[in-house]
Amino acid sequence: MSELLVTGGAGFIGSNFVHYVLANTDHTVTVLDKLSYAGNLASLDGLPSDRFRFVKGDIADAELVDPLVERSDAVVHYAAESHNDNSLHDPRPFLDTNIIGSYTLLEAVRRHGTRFHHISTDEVYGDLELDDPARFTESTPYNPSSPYSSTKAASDLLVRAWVRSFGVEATISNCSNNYGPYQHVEKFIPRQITNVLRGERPKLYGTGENVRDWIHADDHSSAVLTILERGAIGETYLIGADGEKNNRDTVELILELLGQPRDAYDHVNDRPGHDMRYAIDSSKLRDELGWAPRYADFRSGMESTIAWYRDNEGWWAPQKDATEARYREQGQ
Ligand code: NAD
Ligand code: TDX
Repeated sequence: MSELLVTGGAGFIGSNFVHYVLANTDHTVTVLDKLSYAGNLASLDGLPSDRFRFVKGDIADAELVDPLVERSDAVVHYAAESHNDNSLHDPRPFLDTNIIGSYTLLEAVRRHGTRFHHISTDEVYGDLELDDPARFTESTPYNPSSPYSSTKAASDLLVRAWVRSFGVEATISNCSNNYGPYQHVEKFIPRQITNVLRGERPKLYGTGENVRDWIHADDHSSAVLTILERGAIGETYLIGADGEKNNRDTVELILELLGQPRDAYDHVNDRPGHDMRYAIDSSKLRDELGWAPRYADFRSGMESTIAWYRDNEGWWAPQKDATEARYREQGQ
């Protein structure tokens, strides 16, 4: 049994991980989260109080972070500013949290000899052409496009340097696009589901040809636990579930599953610098650590995600109006 410190555990993927860990292991969990606009304590409702505690605070606050790291066996670092569109309008918080926040955690794990797992994204590799047979691997050169992905790339490089220069016991994972419950309505899939549930039309950026490689958040969680338990220190593992879909097909699937005509969506302004395609080759994680995803079928994963948003309007409704007002200002 271990004590895990999970940063960003009130966000989308972090909260899914906390639920997964408490249901499938005997670890105890402390969540450190500053409850930014993207953090929601309601995502952590119903967890066992003898194995879970919540601390509100900033990962860049070294005095707060130090004692939390000291009493943990491992840190799993999810906290980040995570939305590309926001990073195009106000990059500064991305530097503060993704770079300085990660640096602050690295210094604390260096002081205390604590195991560290860094959660990152496939966006650090830039994008691929639609007809490129290649997929990202652990040796693909870094080539990030947005302020968001460049700050994530910076944090990955800090982790690598702290491993090599200071002997910090860290691993890194770069995962593809996640979907599932508890995802903020600013993101593509929940935005479209909640639009349709409210009688509004989905909004597709540009032509909708852009491809994302979707993985269910539970499969991300099982992969991170696998790396935490069996990953080799200093190594990077790519996480993906062979889920490439273009955005148009994804919107049409959502409309169909919600009983609407498949063409009942609007095209809106494209995202500046919009990455065309992401695709992950996760052979290393599968072959070396024996991991495999459980959600093979995107359609049934989407059905259960739609059901979750339908059943949990109280969770997302408070964020919806402000999110859509922000998008309207940007013509999106
Ligand atoms: P999210 O925006 O839903 O959640 C981020 C959480 O971090 C929020 O609870 C927020 O309050 C917290 N946070 C932000 N700044 C903080 C700070 N300075 N101190 C403490 N807490 C802070 O993000 P997400 O989609 O769950 O992403 C989690 C991680 O996974 C990120 O590191 C992201 O880069 C990575 N990732 C996301 C995806 C995806 O598809 N969403 C894919 C690959 C990797
Ligand atoms: O309304 C929309 N319409 C639309 O067409 C929105 C919000 C998005 N899109 C497009 C843009 C992307 O091609 O959908 C795709 C997915 O968009 P996002 O949900 O914003 O995700 P993305 O930019 O791909 O980044 C996500 O995956 C990698 C996460 O937000 C990142 O945190 C993660 O690193």
